[in-house]
Amino acid sequence: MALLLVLAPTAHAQITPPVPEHRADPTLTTHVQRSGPYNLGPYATLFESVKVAPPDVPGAIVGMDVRLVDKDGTVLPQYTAMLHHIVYTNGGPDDQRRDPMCPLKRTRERFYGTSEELRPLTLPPGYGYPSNPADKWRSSLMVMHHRSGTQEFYVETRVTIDPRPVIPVKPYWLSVIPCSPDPQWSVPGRGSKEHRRARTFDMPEAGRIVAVGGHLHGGANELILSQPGCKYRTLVTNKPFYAPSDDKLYAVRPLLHEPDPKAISWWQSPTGYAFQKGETLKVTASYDNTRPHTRVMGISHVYVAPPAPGAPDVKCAPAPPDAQELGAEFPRARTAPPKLRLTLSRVGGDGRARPTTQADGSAREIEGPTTSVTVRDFRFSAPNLVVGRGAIVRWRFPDDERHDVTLADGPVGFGSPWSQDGDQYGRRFTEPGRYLLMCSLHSAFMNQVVTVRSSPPRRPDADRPRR
Ligand SMILES: [Cu+2]
Repeated sequence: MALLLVLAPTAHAQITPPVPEHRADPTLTTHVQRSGPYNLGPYATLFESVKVAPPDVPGAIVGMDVRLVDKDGTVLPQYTAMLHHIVYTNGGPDDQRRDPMCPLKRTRERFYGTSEELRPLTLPPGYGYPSNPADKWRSSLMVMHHRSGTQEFYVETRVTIDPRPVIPVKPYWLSVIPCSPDPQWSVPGRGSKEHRRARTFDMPEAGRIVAVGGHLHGGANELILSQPGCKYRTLVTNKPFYAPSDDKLYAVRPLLHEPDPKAISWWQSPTGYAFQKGETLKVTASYDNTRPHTRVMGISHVYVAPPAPGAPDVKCAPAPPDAQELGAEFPRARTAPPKLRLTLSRVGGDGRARPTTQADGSAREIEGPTTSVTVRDFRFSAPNLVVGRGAIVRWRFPDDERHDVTLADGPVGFGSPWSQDGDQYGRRFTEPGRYLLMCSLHSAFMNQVVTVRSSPPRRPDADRPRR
């Protein structure tokens, strides 16, 4: 009896001339791979970690990008299905290759990532990231759906390969919050005009920085890569570019998160900036601090070539004369973060989410200094909570579904880590006012208003267990 083997491919590959975004030699080829379909429910956030096949020819990657497309290959606009971020990792042929900057964790080598900024990977001519058909690649992605109904999409990865010998680059993922699957923090939005957060990194090998990309969130001013050993000079500034105010990105209602920049600048130079083995590099993210910005990031993507062949690299050599900065490729880009205010949203009987600033249900007044909220079955147990100034609210997350508690609007920005399986997160509310809170992963469905009175808790021991 003959067996008919039916393969249901989840990925298909295709070869094209180089796509213009890769700025590659026109004699090369681009390998296009599509995975999917994926389906997003109403206002859903999708997390996926998927295997990606590297191009089936050996060589070096000189250009790479990714987009969401429908079944006909048409690119989906960000205001329908939004690629919030995607990171590609490479374990090498033995799947043992790890990020040297995360020695305590088994983080695989991250070699390309993009996000709402959709910045392609490009490298100066003559440089490439080595690619072997036996390499073990994966991608992890997060996609947000801003509408009711369902949305089907495919992830299209485009890689341009140079089969000729090139100078190899090594990718370094320098995140202000390093080695975390959720490398975020929140900008409080009060006090000084600017909020900065920085981290230093000791580089394990000498090299030359030949390309630098980056990732920032909404509210960002810039991302700075600097060299403390050379009088803290700035090597590269990645600048965010925001969409014009009439971009449909901002017309999404309700706005389920503060949109990221629509582009971020990319820097590249064949000469590069040299650094020594063990030398420190510093990454600084600058954000607007006149309003809260929650769950922000600051990640520098640094591509490093070996020290210059022949002549040794000069310490603190002047800025390379051949540096090139790639900016926004859309009209009327804005460089200052737009002033946006988020609301909460609530899904009505018709399945559509609508903006609201009102709490659900009647107020639960807490007289004592502490209280707890259980986040269970996609719901905050006290959706309308009133506490005294200085009270501590503790959220408990017993479900195996991942949630968080994040400010949408209010006096001070904050956000918990993603939490599940009994995790807890506590916060003292020292500023009176109304805090509109949501779960950032389910922001159309899960919200809570915490009102902080201007007076302190009335009965200091009211919530303590009685003897
Ligand atoms: Cu949630």
